[in-house]
Amino acid sequence: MARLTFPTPPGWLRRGPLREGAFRSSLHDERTAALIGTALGIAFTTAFLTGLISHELQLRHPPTWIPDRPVWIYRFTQGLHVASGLAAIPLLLAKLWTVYPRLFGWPPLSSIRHGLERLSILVLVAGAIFQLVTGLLNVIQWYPWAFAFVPTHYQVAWITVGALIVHIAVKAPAIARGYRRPAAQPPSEPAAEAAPAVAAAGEPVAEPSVAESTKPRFLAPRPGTVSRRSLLITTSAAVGVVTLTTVGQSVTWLRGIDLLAPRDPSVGPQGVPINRTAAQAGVQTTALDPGWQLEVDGPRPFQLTLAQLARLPQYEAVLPIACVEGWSVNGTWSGVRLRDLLDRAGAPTGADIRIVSFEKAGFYATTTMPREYARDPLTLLALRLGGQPLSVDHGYPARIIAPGRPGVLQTKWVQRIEVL
Ligand SMILES: Nc1nc2c(c(=O)[nH]1)N[C@H]1C(S)=C(S)[C@@H](COP(=O)(O)O)O[C@H]1N2
Ligand SMILES: [Mo]
Repeated sequence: MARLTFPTPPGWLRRGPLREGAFRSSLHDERTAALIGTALGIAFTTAFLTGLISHELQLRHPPTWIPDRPVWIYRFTQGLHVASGLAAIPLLLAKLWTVYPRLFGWPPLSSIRHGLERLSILVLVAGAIFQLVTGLLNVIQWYPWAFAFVPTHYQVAWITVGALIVHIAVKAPAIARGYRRPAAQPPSEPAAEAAPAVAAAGEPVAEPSVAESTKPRFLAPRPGTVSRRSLLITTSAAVGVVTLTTVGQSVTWLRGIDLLAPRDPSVGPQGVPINRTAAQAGVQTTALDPGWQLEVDGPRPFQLTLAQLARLPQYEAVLPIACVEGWSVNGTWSGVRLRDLLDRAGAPTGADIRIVSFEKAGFYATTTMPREYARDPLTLLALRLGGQPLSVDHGYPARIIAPGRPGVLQTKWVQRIEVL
């Protein structure tokens, strides 16, 4: 392949971090970069795949390739999505710290190919930081931006993963070298063994020779510097702490230590957190209006009061609310099966349906529900949670609860069911 090379810049520019051998610690070598990079690659791949699932479930009608069983499938995938994203934060910081000396690589630009390689790293780093920052802020429900989170987070995910694939392909030889090289100093250098004895005798330890410093990747770390092992242990500990103090928001038996989780899955009326309260949604008075009637549109449209709904056959289902933000919790819901209401309205079995809330505006005021979920025997128009009438914040007088669906689609304060 023809290579277009650029002239080497003048030598007097080689100062400070640009000088030869400026970074010699093993914390910046290929092995450290490969090990932390692998963990980071696994975290990003997990977040990407689970993110695709979430996107498919929320935005595609019908979601084609995602089963609706087990009922906790989204609880699992979205819990994993948020957990892998949070774990990626300390990993990304460690990785950037390991490789930042490459910013000062010499020469800064040697060929078109080299330029493209550096550009792909720029895209990768920018994309990775963007994804982790927007994801984190979304999880803590702080939206200091003007763009729509969901489509932007989705598109940047593809760009970032594209750059990641290019990066892995380009770095494959370096990654392979990083894995091959023994963690310790090669035994062919006896000086490495002699050094501690000299130090113990109070003599200053010799700095590595200039000849060695031209091969910075093989240098022993200077005495007293942090070892690779310490860096890896610290990074793993940070990942462990971040994970253990947050996964309790979906792994219920760990909720006792979810100190950093934005939600405690047990705090909320009827033991279930609230995404948006009735007051925040502006429905408090409407929800408590005794004249409320459910409207069902279809070939044989009808309306039912709450008392009439309560006299229909009641079913119970243990189903999770699994929020896109990562928290999730099981509830014991009871109420009327959606399929029974649809049959009563004479809806064809192949029809998709739309759920309309009496909440006036907002993203979640209506949902389209594919027929598979509408006809699922576990999909309820729930009137009760844990044996009690729904609290107004959980969607009183009636809300949708269906298996395997993202929390955003579990419409509260239902007004109308439309057959499409
Ligand atoms: N009408 C309406 N339904 C809604 C919402 C909403 O804001 N308005 N929030 C959704 C979101 S994002 C989630 S996670 C669940 C949370 O249900 P909960 O508040 O009963 O726990 O309700 C969903 N249903
Ligand atoms: Mo949610």
